[in-house]
Amino acid sequence: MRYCVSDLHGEYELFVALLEKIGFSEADEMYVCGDIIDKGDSSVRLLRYVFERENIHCILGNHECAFLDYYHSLLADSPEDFDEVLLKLRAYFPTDGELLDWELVDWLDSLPPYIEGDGFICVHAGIPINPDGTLMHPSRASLSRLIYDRKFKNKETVHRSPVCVFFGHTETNCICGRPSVLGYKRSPDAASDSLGSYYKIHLDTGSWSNGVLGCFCIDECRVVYVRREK
Ligand SMILES: [Mn+2]
Repeated sequence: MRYCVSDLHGEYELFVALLEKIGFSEADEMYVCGDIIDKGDSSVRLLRYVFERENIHCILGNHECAFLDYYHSLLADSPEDFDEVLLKLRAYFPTDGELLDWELVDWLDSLPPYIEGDGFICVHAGIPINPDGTLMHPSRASLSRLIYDRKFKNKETVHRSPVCVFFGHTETNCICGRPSVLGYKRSPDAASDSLGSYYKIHLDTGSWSNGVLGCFCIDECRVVYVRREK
């Protein structure tokens, strides 16, 4: 099975609980639509976990990009002193920064801003829409638009390309008043169990602030939630 989540924000335990709940195995694939780090206590632990699994595919969110901007500014300031750069990068994560190493930094620095799959595209915040209603190809959009787009989440933003866009960035709570995964169908009577029925799926349930992490099963078009134990 293929699954998609977004905005894990350092919630290592919640993510592992989700993988257990869905019975995630080496035969499955997981797509993570950015913002793995910051807010929660276990950013680097979570980074290491997803880095070590070949069937978990990650893209950049604005939080990864902010970290990488900081990294590149440190490199520009002291290009010779890698030990000093790594110390400063570790301090970026006050709770578990000691787990950060160059392997993880280089991996983060290599993440793509989007992934195209069979019938879907994963992006952090959104993709611009052409005047004819089709999606701009994400390779033609600016990185800042892909990771910060403000309009894509809106109900009025509809596209007619034959792909489903998975995205996060804004908590769905802000749209519908509850931490739910929001699937937008091309027509009200389209089959709920077919990916082709959906033109976008908003995944950010606000795992860090609401303690709810939702995941979309791409092959069965169903949503699975886990909740943080109080
Ligand atoms: Mn974000």
